[in-house]
Amino acid sequence: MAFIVNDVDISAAEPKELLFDKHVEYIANHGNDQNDFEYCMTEFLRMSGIYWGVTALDLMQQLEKLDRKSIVEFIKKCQCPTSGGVAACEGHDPHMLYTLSAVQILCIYDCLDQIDVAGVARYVASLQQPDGSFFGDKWGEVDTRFSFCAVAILTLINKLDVINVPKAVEFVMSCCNADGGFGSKPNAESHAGLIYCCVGFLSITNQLHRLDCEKLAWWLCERQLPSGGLNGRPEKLPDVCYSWWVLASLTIMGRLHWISSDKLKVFILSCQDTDTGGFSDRTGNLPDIFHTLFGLGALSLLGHDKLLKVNPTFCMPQYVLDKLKINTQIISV
Ligand code: GRG
Repeated sequence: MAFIVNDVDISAAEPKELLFDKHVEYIANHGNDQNDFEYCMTEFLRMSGIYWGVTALDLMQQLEKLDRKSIVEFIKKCQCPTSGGVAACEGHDPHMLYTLSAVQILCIYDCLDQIDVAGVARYVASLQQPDGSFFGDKWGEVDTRFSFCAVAILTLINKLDVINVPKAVEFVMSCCNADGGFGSKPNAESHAGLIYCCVGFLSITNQLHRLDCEKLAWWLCERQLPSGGLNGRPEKLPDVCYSWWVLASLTIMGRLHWISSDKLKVFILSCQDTDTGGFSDRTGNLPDIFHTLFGLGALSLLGHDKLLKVNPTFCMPQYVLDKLKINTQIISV
């Protein structure tokens, strides 16, 4: 009996090496043309776009290619003076996702004091609900992504005590499924992106013992397809970003060696754009800044010698967390 596997054929794909200089150029020039269609269409996530670029360049030790001053000025303009939250862009509503990106950028640039940090803490605390979950913003969507963002932000600004951590842990654990994975809310389908959020959340809150690591790591390993790429849930196509969400979760659980690193590396490298630089979601597609960070981040987790070591929980260079004296829990087996 033959099974049809949703996958891509990368047998003819080039390149086999990291196109380091092309990626630096791709990221450094990203957003230079503000009339560019893609630039205009991604305004709603601008702050995260900057975090993806800043982190990728820092992992390549090329941070000076971006203009620190204008980035910090932009972040200051995006903080809402009333709620304390940060928006994706001037004139937009603040949101937990962009508040995390802004705080991550400022930590990388070592200038958290440039914004109202107490306001950020107040904003995050205001979004916690009685069941321990978090709204993403004032409009009330609940998702485990926002639980991760909340504890990540508060840990980076050293204010984790402004929320009810045990309640937050209780909510995240209520999103654990029978397959060992996690979804966006209780009883929602397991998904590798949300597993990363929940495993990262538990590593920040020092609760990794709550996981069934054997079962969860097995589910994550099943994400690897014959091409070497990883998908985010059963029957789906591989995507470079899952190289990050899956690998980071396995790294936190001390089980990175459970998948074939060599095959994954070949898949990730096949997603580079040889003309423009940058990584796409899968072989042959157009590159973007999101997949570029997560391709490089995954290669760093795999120990690529041209990249700085990345922290698997925060997706930031490890040296930044060392400087802030932030230790995240990791299981060693
Ligand atoms: C600091 C790295 C970092 C992250 C912040 C927002 C967040 C925390 C994590 C997002 C995790 C997540 C949900 C990732 C999945 C993103 C994605 C590509 C979803 C696509 O969903 P579908 O249904 O894709 O379109 P599939 O692959 O399932 O078909």
